[in-house]
Amino acid sequence: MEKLIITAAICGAEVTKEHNPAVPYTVEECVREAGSAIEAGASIIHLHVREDDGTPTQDKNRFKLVMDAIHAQYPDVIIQPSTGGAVGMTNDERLQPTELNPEMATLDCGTLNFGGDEIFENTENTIKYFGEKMIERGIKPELEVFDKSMIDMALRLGKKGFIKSPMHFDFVMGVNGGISGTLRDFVFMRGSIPADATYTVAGIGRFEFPLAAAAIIDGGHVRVGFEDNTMISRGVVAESNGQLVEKVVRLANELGREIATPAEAREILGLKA
Ligand code: KMH
Ligand code: ZN
Repeated sequence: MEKLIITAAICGAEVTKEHNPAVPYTVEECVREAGSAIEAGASIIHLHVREDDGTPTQDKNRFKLVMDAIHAQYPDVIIQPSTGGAVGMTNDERLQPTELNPEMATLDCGTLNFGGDEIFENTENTIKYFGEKMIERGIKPELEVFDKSMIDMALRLGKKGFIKSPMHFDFVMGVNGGISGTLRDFVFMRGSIPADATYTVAGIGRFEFPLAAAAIIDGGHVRVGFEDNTMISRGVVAESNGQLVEKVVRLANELGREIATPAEAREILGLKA
């Protein structure tokens, strides 16, 4: 079986220090959290950035500062900026980190309710626009799919030339407003992607580790991190993103799956670097 790619979503846009005091806002805190995840076995950092007070931003300069600071210490790691940003941002605001020509970036494949009155908006034209920009810049999209219909959208836009194959999906499962984090729905999602596609799974909250185990067994890949879950076990706040990655590595060891280095992850995902 292919080696396991672990992605650490260290920061997110919504989670705060009130949820977990180790959630990173400053450049130094991002380097600390990315470092803990990389040293534990993560080969990809899914990155959002924040102002020092925690306000989410898609400012290209802030991304550059954080990406350069992480790469200064961990030159091999794959950094995958978010183009999702935070609810309410404009498309061009969200796309700013793609101007830094990262190897990968997220591409969100549909609109969903995002709690309370919030709607995370990704119209068909938005997805086409983001897809075109990524093709232009040679960036491999990680297709964020919060529901089965978003896989169908990606496949349809793939046929029209807005997304290249082989595709790489991230099943984000357990968001209120998206698909649930049950094993039944995981099997439905993984059975809905093309044979040449790869996937990672990001289980939200209590779904994080059960879905990680499912993907490890199935030959898929795993995303963990504070963006998705801040607890190491029921009622226990995680000390770091690294502690979440360590738990995935333990599961993988028990289940006989080796962990991919960044170079091996590039090979598996066909990245340009
Ligand atoms: N913060 C969410 C609104 C992504 O990174 O592409 C969107 C998000 C998805 O986190
Ligand atoms: Zn994200």
